[in-house]
Amino acid sequence: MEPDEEQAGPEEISLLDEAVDKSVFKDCSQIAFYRRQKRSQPGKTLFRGLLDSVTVGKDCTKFPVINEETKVRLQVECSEVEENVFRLKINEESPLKPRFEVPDVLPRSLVTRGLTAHPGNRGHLELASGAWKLCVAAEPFRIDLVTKEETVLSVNSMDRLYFEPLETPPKHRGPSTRREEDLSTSSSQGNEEDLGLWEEKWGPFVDVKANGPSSVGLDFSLPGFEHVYGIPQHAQSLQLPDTSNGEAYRLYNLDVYGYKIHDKLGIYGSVPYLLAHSQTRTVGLFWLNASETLVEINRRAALEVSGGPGPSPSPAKKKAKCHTAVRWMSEGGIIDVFLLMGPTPSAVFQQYGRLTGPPALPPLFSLGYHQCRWNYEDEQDVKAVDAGFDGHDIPYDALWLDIEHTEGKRYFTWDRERFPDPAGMQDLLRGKRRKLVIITDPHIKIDPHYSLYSQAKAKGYFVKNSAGGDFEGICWPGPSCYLDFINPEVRKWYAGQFAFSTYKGSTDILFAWNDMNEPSVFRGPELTMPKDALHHGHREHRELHNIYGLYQQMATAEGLVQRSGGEERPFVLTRSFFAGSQKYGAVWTGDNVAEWSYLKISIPMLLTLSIAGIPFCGADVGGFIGDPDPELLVRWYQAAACQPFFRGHANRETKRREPWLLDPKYTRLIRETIKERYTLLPYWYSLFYRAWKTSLPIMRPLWVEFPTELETFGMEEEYMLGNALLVHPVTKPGATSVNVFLPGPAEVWYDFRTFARWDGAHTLEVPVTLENIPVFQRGGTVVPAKTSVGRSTGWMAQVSYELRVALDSEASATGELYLDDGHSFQYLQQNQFLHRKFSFQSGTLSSSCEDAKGKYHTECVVERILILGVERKPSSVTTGSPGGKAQEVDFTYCAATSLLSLEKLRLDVGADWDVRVR
Ligand code: NBV
Repeated sequence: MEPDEEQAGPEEISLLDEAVDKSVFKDCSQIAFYRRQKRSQPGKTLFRGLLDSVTVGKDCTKFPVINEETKVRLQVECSEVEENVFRLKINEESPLKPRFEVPDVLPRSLVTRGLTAHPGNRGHLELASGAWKLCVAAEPFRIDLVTKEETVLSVNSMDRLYFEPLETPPKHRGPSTRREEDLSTSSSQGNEEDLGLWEEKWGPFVDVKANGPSSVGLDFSLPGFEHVYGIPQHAQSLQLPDTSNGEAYRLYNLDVYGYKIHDKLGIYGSVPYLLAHSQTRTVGLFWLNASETLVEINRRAALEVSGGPGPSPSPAKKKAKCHTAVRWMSEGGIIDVFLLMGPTPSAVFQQYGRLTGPPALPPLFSLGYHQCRWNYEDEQDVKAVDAGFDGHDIPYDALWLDIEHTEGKRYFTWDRERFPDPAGMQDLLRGKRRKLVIITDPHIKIDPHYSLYSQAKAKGYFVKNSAGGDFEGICWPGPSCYLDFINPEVRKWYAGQFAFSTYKGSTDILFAWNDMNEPSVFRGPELTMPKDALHHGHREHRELHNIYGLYQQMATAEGLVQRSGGEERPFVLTRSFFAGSQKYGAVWTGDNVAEWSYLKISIPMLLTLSIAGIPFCGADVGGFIGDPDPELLVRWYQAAACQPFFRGHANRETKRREPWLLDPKYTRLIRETIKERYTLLPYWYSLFYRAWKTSLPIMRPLWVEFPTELETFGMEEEYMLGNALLVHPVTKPGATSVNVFLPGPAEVWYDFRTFARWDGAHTLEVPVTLENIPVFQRGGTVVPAKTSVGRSTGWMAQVSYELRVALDSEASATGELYLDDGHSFQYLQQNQFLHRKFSFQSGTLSSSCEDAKGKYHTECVVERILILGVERKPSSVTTGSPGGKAQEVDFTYCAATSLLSLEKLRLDVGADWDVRVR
């Protein structure tokens, strides 16, 4: 194909039309493996466990199961990963060729252990580990996870284990009659239905399946659980609605411009991980499969029979309880599922974090505000926008360049007419300790004169079509090939492209943004790559579609680390993601719309990402598509300032909306909200440190902090930022008040701005103006902040600290502060960090070392301490080192708000000290 030399205007417009065509996505009934699996009849015993043939091995305990009708034999492997975490792998006993098992998500060091096996009651097999028993029933095959006589989870309880063995193509490829008969037995829909066994048609596309139908499916039941969450990415509420009367949730990474709200269509990324929560327990189901996946959730009132299939010999007891059934179906691969048995929310987060890796500790700058637009046109534009922030006294950290900065959408190049001196432009930003982020998409323009293309072509680094040639698709540059990031060699090569000597015009303040990496392919089926395209290792795209984007981000992050000789932390934003993407950077929610409903849905969407292991997430502030009115834009800034990834972004057809282009009254509000974000950076950074250490999300649904409070389980309009701040964004126009629920009967809450105090659980009608959104600090916490704000996070390194101590009903509080240089790996390699603990008890606030390994030195001091909830005016306040001489300090006390303020302190951030309030 001829390279598209110059991008003509009309051509670009037609490409844009293709990028936004929404009529191209399937619903479930249009997916052949869904139709096939739905035809299998529930209530009919399909698989029988051959429990006499159990083998207890070091890594796993295994036994075969057989489907008497089809004669399909599977091997079931059960193992323990750690206390309260089990792995269940089900595969064909002797597949035609190895079925795809997802690499690079689990830690290489993952060790599993076999479970001891004993005969149980009623012919069951009992596999034991710690407090758990896995009771395996032979016919129908079923596994109950039982602890303390309680069945917490059942596997295959609906007897719908489904497994299509790989086959060699029939001589003249086409639908196999034999299989069709097998699969269509007793179907009410008759045989004419297209089962898509060897071929599946979708519009003009024909997907040819190399080994025929290969889908897998399994059901789980969760007695006693009514609330389930997770499986991003959908534009959905936090608590996942039931699928009984409609579509299944689809996990298939797709480029859905202006996605519909409250929809089950899969959008840019997928994490096949679902959490269930009840007042007594939290569990997680991690379905490690990267092919197209569908999830059905059926919630129903059920009669719970204890003493049933479990080991208990006691007479069966019945009680009415809600019950949730979850069914997973994937187009290929194997069944590899991790059962995370908690029991608490934080235990489940840690268990998942150990399986898929902790979120990276990002460079500090990336927690500041990012300014993006499609596009900042040229160097003058960049300079003017940068100056605009300074001129209007608004801090920001990174300016972003979209696809137009390149020469004809050839990534790693510059349009030299618009950007004649990229290094000089970066020097300007560097001078203000700011950064530049550039876009790099996975498609590569077909142009023999473009060295990235010619090298990749020569090395055979592109994804292949089913005929074995390079797959060619259309994207922004016109005809393009797609790098095969699945291949480790391609990733290595791609990472090398970020070397300063290779990427001309790049400097150490340049970071990266991966877009279109679902991958997006205009004129492709559902705007993506055909499933029969071929990857490294002769893998069909269908087997690994959902992990493609993760691999690009992995390679990009690796490139940024490598160019610094392994010293500097990377920052990469990705649109597409999979389980484990948290190790490589941040994720955003793609092409949202400048409407109130999209502001509102961004909250559950980000909470869902957060609890599914990806805490560094955000949504385009203002909405990507369309022009927000000033009120919406201000509200969006206020919400996003309280969300982990904070970036303003806009489509190129939209009106410019840099904050100072609004009426000054709105500019002031945006300035203030961005400044508030910068003030709280020490808290944000400490939360990211906690996330890295413990995999606890940063944005937390209320139930995470208040796991026994039923009222919180469905709440998605407000959330916790860490354990200390409750945020309730305003998502309605013209709001004069919002109802804020303050959970916890024994909690004390303080309005973050007025310091007004509330005891016990309350629903408050909080009056609001456009000035700000309700934020409350929970009693018992200490929030570290900065006393003033500078141009950028780097600019603020030496600014002194403020501690906001909010006392609980016992007049005590604890909190922490993490700091390091904010950009290198020295915190890891040389213990160059500081981790402090603050605790207030019996009238004394003490600062102590939380981790003695840390040896980072800072000249910074704690200058101001605000103590909320001090019930009477103290007679004296002194400071000193523990055991040392106390020194009186000035204080002010406000009886109306019970606020004690200490100003002009000079308490060394890195040292132990006390503040005594008497
Ligand atoms: O690169 C242009 C845009 C980008 O600004 C946006 O953030 C991405 O989500 N990109 C999509 C492609 C264009 C979509 C119409």
